[in-house]
Formats: sequence, C-alpha cells, structure tokens
Amino acid sequence: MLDALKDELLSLVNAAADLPALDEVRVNALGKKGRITGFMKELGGLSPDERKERGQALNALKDEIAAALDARKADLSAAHLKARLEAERVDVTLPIRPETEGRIHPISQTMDEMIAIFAEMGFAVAEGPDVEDDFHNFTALNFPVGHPARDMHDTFYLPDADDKKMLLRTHTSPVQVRTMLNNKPPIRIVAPGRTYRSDYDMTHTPMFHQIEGLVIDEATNMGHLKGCLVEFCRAFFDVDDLPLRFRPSFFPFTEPSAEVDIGCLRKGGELKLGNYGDWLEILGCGMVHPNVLEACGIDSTKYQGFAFGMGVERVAMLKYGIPDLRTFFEADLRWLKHYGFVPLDIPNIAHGLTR
Ligand code: 2NL
Repeated sequence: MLDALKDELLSLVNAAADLPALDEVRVNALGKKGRITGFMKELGGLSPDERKERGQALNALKDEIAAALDARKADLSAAHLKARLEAERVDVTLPIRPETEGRIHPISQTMDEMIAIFAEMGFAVAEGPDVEDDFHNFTALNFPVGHPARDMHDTFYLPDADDKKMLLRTHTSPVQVRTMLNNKPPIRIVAPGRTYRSDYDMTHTPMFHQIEGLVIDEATNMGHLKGCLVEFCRAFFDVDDLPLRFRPSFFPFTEPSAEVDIGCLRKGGELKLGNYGDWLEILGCGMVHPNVLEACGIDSTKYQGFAFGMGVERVAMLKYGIPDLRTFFEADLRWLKHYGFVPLDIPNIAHGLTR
C-alpha cells in the first residue's frame, strides 16, 4: 500500500510545473495535515512490533519523497533562472539608442572641440576658481593699481575676504597665473571656462566663456605662436588653406601683442571662411610680458613664452551659424534641440570634430 502511495507522490512531484505547484505537493505529502504525516499519526495505535516495521517504512518513504522534492526544486529553480536570463538578456555591446532626447549645449561642444585640438598638440587642461582675488586677476597680469584697464573690464566686485579684494574673474588668465606660481617651466596649458563682466547688450552677456593658452619654455618664440594658432584655426574651422593675419595690438600682459584675423567672404548676409580677401577678428595673443613672468615666480632672463585668448561664444556663433548671442543662455528647449549636439558625439581629431 505504501508502494502505491510512493508511486503516486513521486509522479506528483515530477508533474509539478513550477515552484508554487511543487510546494503544494510538499504540503499535501509532508505538511501537518499531509498524507504521510497522517500515517505517522496512526503509529500510536499499533503493537510495538508493527509500529517498528511500519515506522521504518514510513520514515524511508518520507526521506525518499523529501529527496525527490529537493531534486525537483533544484531543477525548477535552475529552469526558472535560465528563463529569466533569456527573457532579460541585454547586449551591452549595442550602440546607444538613437531616440535619446538630451543635447550637448553648443558652448560645451565648442569648448570640447577646442580642447581636443590643443590636447593633440600636447596642451594640458587647467582650471581654477570663478571667484578670484585682485592679485591673480589683475596685479600679477601687469595691470597697475588704479590703471584704467581695470575699469575697462567692468568687474563684478564681491565683499572683500581677509583684506583681499574679491571679484568674479574677468578672464581665465588667473588660471594661468596660478599654474605658473605652482609649477616650473616648461608649461603648456589651455584654460577654458566661465568669465564675468558687468555688461549686457546685443554682443555682451554678463557671463561668457573663454579659452586661453599659455606656453613657457627657454626659447619659445613668436614663430611658435603663429604656427600653433594657424594649425588650431585650420583644424577648428576645417578649412585647410584658411589664411591668418596678425595685426599689432595691445594687452597689458603681453609684449608684443597681436590680434588675429581669419580670411572670409561677406556676401548677401552670409559669411564664408577662406582665402577671399576679407578679414574677421577672432582672437588676441602675444609674448608673455616679463613683468607677468616675474610676478608669477618665473625668471624672465631664462624663460619666455606666448599666450592667447579667445571668446567661445563668438567662435561658436561663427562655426555653427548661431545669429544671436543671448539665445545661448535662454535655456529654450526648442533652440537646444536645433543647435545642440547628440551626446556621445565626442570631438576627436581622429574621428572628426563633429559627425
Ligand atoms: C582676447 C585676448 C589674450 C592672453 C589673453 C595671457 C595670460 C597670461 C599671460 C599673458 Cl597668464 N597673456 N592671456 C594674452 C593675450 C590675449 O586674450 O581677446 N581674449 C578674448
């Protein structure tokens, strides 16, 4: 009779299609009101000899059913896991889905493109605080105290700290000052970042972006400066024969100083870059003034170098045909969708700056 029960229970165990069904079989066989448990309860009414024989048989049956339940449970669990792994399978090597909504702001994209070009030339990226003091923003850069050039910068002044005049940096030059104070030449860095001037009209916003570059070594000269900027402009604007014109200019922190124009053609409200005889100013540069080197702890009898600076908004507008400066900072989603860049379209000289 126990053999019939055993066969029945074993076939129920093997027929259980999933873990809940299997648990039901377990409860019906071995639970408090289970069938084997029921027979166990009847042992008390048997004679000692019968009880011994019957008890051993029931225990053997119980162990066999428990083992079958465990084995079936292991099989069902493995099958369940396998099914989940199949159903939830992801191919991590697939490219990103094309329907992503976010965009990279044209300013970020433009700065990344510029950094990619200078990085290829061996420049490191340097950063510094937006809140600066008068020494790093002006004094070290050869702006004499009380000099009108300080007023020309329309500086945002902040409450003084520790007797230091504090301000929002008016250019990224203080980053280079800090780099010179903390490092020995040779130095080859670019400093991209936010800058601030109290000015707001068609062509000025109180916050804007600059990228500046600095190269210092024992024999760095104006030929290196020219070569560097010609290579940069041709790579950035993707015009192989783009002509550059260096015009004498003035900055307190460089001597000699120059402004750089690139060749262009203005026709019917459109602008084309190339060798067409017309010129457009895009950046300023020069040889670092000896006073600046000395203020930054560099021996100006042993070292010399060049520096340059340009406005990121201006070149972004030029390269991507964005007509209005103020739209950069309006956070208009429709504008960003139109002028923004797809994430992961990371500027890289080898793959092209934009694809
Ligand atoms: C411009 C012109 C320029 C620099 C920036 C610089 C920095 C140090 C020393 C010397 Cl620490 N020069 N920077 C030099 C020449 C021009 O910027 O038109 N910027 C938008």
